[in-house]
Amino acid sequence: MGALCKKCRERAQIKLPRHNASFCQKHFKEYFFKQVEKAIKKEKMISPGERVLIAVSGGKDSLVLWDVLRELGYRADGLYVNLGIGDYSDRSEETCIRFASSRSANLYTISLPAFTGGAGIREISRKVRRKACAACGMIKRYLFNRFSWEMGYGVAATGHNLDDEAATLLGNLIGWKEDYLSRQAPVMPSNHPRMVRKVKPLFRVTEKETAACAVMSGIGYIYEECPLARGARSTVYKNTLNYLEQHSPGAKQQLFYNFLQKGRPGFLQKREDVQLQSCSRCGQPTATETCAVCQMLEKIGAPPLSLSEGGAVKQKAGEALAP
Ligand code: Q46
Ligand code: ZN
Ligand code: ZN
Repeated sequence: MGALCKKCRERAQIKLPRHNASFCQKHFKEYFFKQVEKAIKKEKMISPGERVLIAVSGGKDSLVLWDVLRELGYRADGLYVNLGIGDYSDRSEETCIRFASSRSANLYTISLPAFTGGAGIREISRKVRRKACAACGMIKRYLFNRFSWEMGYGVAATGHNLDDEAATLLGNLIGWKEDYLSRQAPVMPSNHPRMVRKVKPLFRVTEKETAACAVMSGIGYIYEECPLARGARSTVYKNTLNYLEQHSPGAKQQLFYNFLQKGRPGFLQKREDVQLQSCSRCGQPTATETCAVCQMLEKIGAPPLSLSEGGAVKQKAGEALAP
């Protein structure tokens, strides 16, 4: 006989060895929602009534996060950045638009090539001689923060799950990157007037659980990986942690939760706070005179970025967008 749901003793749909539990569909979703709510409440991520903007990519994590936050009653809108990575970007944008329409949710889309004279991540990274993911990460973080701030959102959320956080932690530990270790947390408070608080409400749930939640909630998401992600080291760390988890259920959460409780405070104490200033070109927070994204744009011959010009920002689906 198959496993039974821990709550109702009906046939279980999913086994969670790390919790020594199995659940039917209804009780798995109940568990999942509770974990997200617990993360938000315990870490004081979102205040009651606060508007939250979610960075959506078309993948399962960000769409599940958006769906769950809306179901939990949060005022959550989405932002999709088309990075100009060929058909992959177009397919993921369509996926986000379809999801937003199905839920009557507010989605903004930004087109990076519209700001750069047609250059996408591949071309930009070649011109600025940086790895694609390094340039891309910087640009995404920049646009997400700047757009959230300009549109008056107090908090911005990403779909990082427990697997993502544990893999990042493992990488940072192997390289003993003290500065990154001091900054890795489910909540990053604002430390500049133009910096929006960043939160990761899925940090208590795994990738497998998020995928199950997506299927059970009928969320159509894009399965294919970004073509520029090939060979990413984070995949090796994730596979390593999955091997550990198989042999020792709960290893991933132990590693990450123990770090947050017992390791991070030590790194925080040692950290020398860098006073952030405003970029001389765009006004966004930066440790140098001109921010890294303005420097990149300058190198590729693109003008300073203005979100209100050029029709690069569009709004799709949903109700009226009153701030
Ligand atoms: S989108 Fe950008 Fe990712 Fe593609 S180029 Fe790398 S960082 S892999 S999440
Ligand atoms: Zn049940
Ligand atoms: Zn700048």
